[in-house]
Amino acid sequence: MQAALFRALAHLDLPPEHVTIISGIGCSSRLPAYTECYGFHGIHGRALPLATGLKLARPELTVIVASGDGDAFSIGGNHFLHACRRNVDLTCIIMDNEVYGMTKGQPSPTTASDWDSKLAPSGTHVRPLQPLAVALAAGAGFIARGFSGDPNGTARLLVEAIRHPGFALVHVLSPCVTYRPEEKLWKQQVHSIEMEPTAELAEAARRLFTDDGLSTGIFYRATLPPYPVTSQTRSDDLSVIEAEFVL
Ligand SMILES: Cc1ncc(C[n+]2csc(CCOP(=O)(O)OP(=O)(O)O)c2C)c(N)n1
Repeated sequence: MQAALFRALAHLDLPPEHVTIISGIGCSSRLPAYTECYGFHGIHGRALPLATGLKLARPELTVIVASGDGDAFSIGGNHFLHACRRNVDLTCIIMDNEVYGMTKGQPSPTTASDWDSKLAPSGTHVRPLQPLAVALAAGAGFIARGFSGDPNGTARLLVEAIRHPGFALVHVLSPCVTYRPEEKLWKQQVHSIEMEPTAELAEAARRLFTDDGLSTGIFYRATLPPYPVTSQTRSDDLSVIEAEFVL
């Protein structure tokens, strides 16, 4: 995933100081620390509100969110829904390993219901979330899936996502070789959707609900009204900001 991001930023000729990567908590959320970009390793599930605030305050920055399936869809699920519909110009990368990796292997919202683990013997018996279909229903205008074992393919998706004027979701299948060693098989199982992105909501819904969860590509791309950024004059002088709060 890191290689894909570097290739995308290099392709777009974006210098590190023009890019900020905001994350929550998890193995996946360590990403900002491995780059030369500005970064903010936030709190669990709150990467999207942090990134939204930054993008509105500093619209000239390219703001990228790095998150995991637990971070984005469990504790951060509410923020995920509203980031999709708010359509602030962010690129949201969700590295999905279908497990909570950092806290040693609990099931996440995308874990298959019958995944047997010490923490959920015989499985959770709960249907996994379909994050791309949820994103479509919540109003996201760019919905793609990549695979961490295909850095060039994922870099191409990221280039398109960063260029997209609005909220862009890139769901990246990212095997956890420690707690889900069977996910090494994804390397053989992933396949391209081999279709041009559609801007038709109904066609995107059909694609996402008939998808096997292992296909990569851009499922949906539509130009939707972006969240308006007001060009307020901003003060970097702390005393001016403090004065506004004097009772
Ligand atoms: C408020 C809060 N609740 C719980 C935790 C514990 N916690 C840390 S990371 C994590 C799950 C991370 O899972 P995921 O986002 O899938 O990332 P991964 O480690 O698999 O990349 C949890 C539950 C926390 N740090 N903060």
